[in-house]
Amino acid sequence: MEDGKPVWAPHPTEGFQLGLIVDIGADSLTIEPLNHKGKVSCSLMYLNEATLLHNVRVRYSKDKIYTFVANILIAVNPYYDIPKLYSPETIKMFQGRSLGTLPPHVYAIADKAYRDMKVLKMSQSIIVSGESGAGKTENTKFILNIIIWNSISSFKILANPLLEAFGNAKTVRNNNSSRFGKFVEIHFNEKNAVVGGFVSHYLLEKSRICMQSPEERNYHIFYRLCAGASEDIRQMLHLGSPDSFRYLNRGCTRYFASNDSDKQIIQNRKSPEVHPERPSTRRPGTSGNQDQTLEHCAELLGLDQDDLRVSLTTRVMLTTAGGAKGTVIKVPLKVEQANNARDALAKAIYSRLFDHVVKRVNQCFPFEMSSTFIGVLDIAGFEYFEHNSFEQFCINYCNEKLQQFFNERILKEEQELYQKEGLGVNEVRYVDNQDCIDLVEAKLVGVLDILDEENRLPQPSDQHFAEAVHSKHKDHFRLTVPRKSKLAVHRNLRDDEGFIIRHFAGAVCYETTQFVEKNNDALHMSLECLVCESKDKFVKDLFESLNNSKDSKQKAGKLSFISVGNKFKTQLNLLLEKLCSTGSSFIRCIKPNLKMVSHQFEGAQILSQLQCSGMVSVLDLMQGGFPSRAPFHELYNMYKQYMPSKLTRLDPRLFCKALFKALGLNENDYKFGLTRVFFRPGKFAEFDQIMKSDPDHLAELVKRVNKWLI
Ligand code: AD9
Ligand code: MG
Repeated sequence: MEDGKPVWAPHPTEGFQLGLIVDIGADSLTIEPLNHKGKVSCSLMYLNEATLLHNVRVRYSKDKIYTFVANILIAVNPYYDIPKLYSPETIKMFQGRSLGTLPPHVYAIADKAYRDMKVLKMSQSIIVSGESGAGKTENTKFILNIIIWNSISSFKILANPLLEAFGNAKTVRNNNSSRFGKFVEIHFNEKNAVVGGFVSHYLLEKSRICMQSPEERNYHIFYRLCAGASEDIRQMLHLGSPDSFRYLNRGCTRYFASNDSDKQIIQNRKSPEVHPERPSTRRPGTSGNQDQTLEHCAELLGLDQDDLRVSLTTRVMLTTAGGAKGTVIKVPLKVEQANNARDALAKAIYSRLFDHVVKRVNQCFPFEMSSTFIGVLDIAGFEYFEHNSFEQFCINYCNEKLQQFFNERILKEEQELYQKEGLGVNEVRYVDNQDCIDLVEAKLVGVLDILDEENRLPQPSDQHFAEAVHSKHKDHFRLTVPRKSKLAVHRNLRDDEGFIIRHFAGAVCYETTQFVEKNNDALHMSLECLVCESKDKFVKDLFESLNNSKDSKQKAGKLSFISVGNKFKTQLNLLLEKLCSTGSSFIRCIKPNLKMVSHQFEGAQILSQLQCSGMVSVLDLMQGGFPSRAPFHELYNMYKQYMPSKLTRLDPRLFCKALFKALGLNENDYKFGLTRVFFRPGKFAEFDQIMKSDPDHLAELVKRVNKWLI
């Protein structure tokens, strides 16, 4: 940093801005922006973040949405179809070409996975992450497309529309937001031909079934049914307009990006005014007539109408008073409790239905034997909202685990490459986040186990849970009390209302209201017993696992507990075991702007995503090593045009050595490996700049090279 030299200075909306240092103070710098008048002051210089952001920005402006940082692919959502980007010709172009020999592309990653699987006979995984609307699901589809390209497989044709209909919804962040995580495996036989597929799913968002925020919707399938079902299905299911269903009319009932029905094209417009309590279209089976609603509901679930009414409005309890031990009595529920029971039933039915849909998709692509697979993980990235609840807690825990895996892999690969090339450099170090993972998942003292313990209490409470978390981790580096926090601007919560965790990507304040409820997958016993005895085989089968449970009388009166958090922990650990046994690639998806429009690059937003995706820590990690590298032959081809013929007759390795010596490059700035030159951060760009500088300067250089050769 010197006076008068251009530097990247932090900027509130652009992320970074290029400027000249005009004054260096004790703890701040004064910068004069190059493209604006006036001076700004800043206290920190992030040269690497700035360069990465700048690169991504310049490339995005030219529709080059993919960028490699080492072997990690950054993918910016263009929000429009870039011509030919995913055409069959492009697919053909990428098949079988080495990573780096063609421009960065999601196909290059997919093809690398396929070739590595073939050559190394080892399963591969591709981890796609990013925030909502960043393009994870679209990129996942492109990957699956190219992997299954040559095989006649209906997997992609069938799986995607079904899973998206039942598991995607319009949100304010994405009109087609996946409200679940998935790991899709494509299995291959020994001859590397596709033999089948398998989908695992994680954390379907259940709260959406009963409640949607303004401008958001329930799952697509409901609106599609209402809009497109044939008359006989409409009659059978008592369908009406979405406006008339309590569970559909809370947010927005219209959708724009795609059609809910083939027949009816819904225009891209704001939803009309909806009056949730006074629906304008009342039809049988809707929120208009409660008795009829109950009748239709009972009919469709194969239940007796009165049994359903009683189970929704009363709770079964075992009396112990007066010596009449074991007598079952029915206690009426308050309105709010009855509403909760109804919602719990709806959520249980839908989530089991979703499990069933995934199971059926998997049954469609059975395979007996497979030798390897390529798995693609499409799961939400690190989340940090104004209000963060149990869902964010689970997803951020997942991202901590994936981040650890990412660090280990990237670091290990880097280390292996240095070794293979004989560089003899020291180990690259990084910040391990195991302490944060332990805070969440450790036995007994981890937040998940503390929560389960709370759920098992006779009268669990969110406040007691929050207090227990604080009292068990008083001086934990990763955990802070909200009101004392200086970590970030958070709502002013009391200790029994939440906690703050310092994640790898930043501190998040979790509000613990509803943690206890959201952590429980079990229905109230009287409802469970009821649906298990449904006359409808399909409904009965959805709940069949419960039929095997202990005598219902024994449990009657108690709330049984099925832990959502610990189920996720088990699933996640299985997933990580799987990922660890595969070769892996990473795609970091970036959302360019909040408006979901094309050609708009919001620098500050993007910078924060790069930080959350761990990209910036990768740069830090590389800072200590040799992040830029170029094969000798590439350098030779790139620069031979500038060099005297005497030099171009040398073999590429010697050519490079001679060139570097002649240029007088500092030997600490680069290292020669067996097949390529490795550069210290920023040094390749400097070298490239010298080589491409003005003709006079170049002529001078050529003279120097000549002199050195003599
Ligand atoms: V969420 O976490 O499921 O809410 P995703 O999956 O990250 O989110 P998605 O893939 O659904 O985002 O992308 C959002 C929208 O951006 C898509 O519906 C497309 O309209 C748009 N998109 C994403 N990637 C591309 C692309 N490569 N080319 C064109 C794209 N449009
Ligand atoms: Mg998605």
